[in-house]
Amino acid sequence: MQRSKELFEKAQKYFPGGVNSPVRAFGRVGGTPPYFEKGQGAYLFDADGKRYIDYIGSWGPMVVGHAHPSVITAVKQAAENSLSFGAPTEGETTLAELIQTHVPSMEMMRFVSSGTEATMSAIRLARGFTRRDRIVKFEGCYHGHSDGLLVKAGSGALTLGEPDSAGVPSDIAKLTLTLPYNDSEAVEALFQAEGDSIAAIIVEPIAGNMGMVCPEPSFLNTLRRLCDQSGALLIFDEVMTGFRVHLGGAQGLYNVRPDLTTLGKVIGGGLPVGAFGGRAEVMQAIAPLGPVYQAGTLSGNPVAMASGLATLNTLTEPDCFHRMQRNTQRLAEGLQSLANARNIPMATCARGGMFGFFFSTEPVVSNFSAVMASDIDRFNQFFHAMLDAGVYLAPSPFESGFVSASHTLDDIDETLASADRALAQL
Ligand code: KE4
Repeated sequence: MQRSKELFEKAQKYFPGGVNSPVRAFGRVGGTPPYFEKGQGAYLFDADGKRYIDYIGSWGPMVVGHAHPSVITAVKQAAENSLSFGAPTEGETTLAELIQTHVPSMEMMRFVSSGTEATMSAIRLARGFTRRDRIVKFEGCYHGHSDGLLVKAGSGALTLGEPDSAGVPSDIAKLTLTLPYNDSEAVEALFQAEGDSIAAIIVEPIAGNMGMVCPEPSFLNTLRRLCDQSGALLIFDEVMTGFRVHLGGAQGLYNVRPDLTTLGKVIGGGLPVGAFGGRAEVMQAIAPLGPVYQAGTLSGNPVAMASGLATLNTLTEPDCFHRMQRNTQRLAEGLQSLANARNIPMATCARGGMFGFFFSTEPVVSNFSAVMASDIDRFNQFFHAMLDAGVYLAPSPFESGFVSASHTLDDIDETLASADRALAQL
């Protein structure tokens, strides 16, 4: 770790916290983040040459594994024809076609360069289409860092939102109402009282930014019904869950059709891509067709399109997704049984290639307050024991884990052996 320490020390001079995205600084878990020089399949190699089995996958994008030959070949070929034109290219349409095959609710779409851009644009579109200003989000869900989405519940769930970050004007925050995740009654009550003033509900249909929290059976259907009744739009933020929990995203898993969907991460395969899309009638409000402005210099970038296309073409090969799903299930069930055998309270869950675990006495963790009641110290100890053993988990209990299509059964079994030794130290 010596070289990483030196590099992290130097980075402090240039970047706040030494990083270009806060979670990378290991603030939640302490210690020095490894600096990686190479990734290959399921593995990462740090600046000191240490190998890790990777369960972050760049926070989701590396779903087919690092430096997958098909992806690298496609990116090299595209790059040789120039990196960007700022003009239409066929690759955008080809990727859109593939996305729409698996996410049919995206009747039309627009590519952007990040998940934040996707959700920010979807919110503006919903407001422009409905001519309403207020939006609803849920505690513990993260939708990127645009002002209106960095808002937490005010005191008492129905009061106006309060900024969750410095720099967000209260006049903007107050337009965002935050309710408890999985609390259908609270949403029902709000819509009974004020549904006709709501432009949209935005939700992570499986929450992945407070750790992994799955929707209760009726939750998503309740959101769908209330939006239908009130004229609000239902936005599924599938930046993390898209092509991750199911080839059709969480909407494919739970069979609930949103009005708008946002994507990111996997559809770029590691290069900057986001997308928002949905009902054609709504999307036609977007410039240049309609009055809602949205634009981007590198939107639909040809090299990023090539990376996304090669990634999704690999992921949709026969048995690829199923194999990843089976390995993820084995990991989550294995963790659960190891913790049970040692009488360590743990709640695990897995869907597709995504998993989560909490050191919690609750058999199922279903909202933010239950997450906050879990044993954070135990998580930190477990995280570091696994990192020392060469297993790279998310450096925060409020993140999710990701298995790639390159992980093998041996990798899972090696991980579980390390987990058993780590649990023994708790
Ligand atoms: P980006 O702007 O980071 O591409 O996407 C924002 C975003 C939107 N919606 C959901 C559901 C997301 O999970 C994200 C970003 N996820 C985090 C991981 N929790 C990215 C990692 C980071 O912030 O460094």
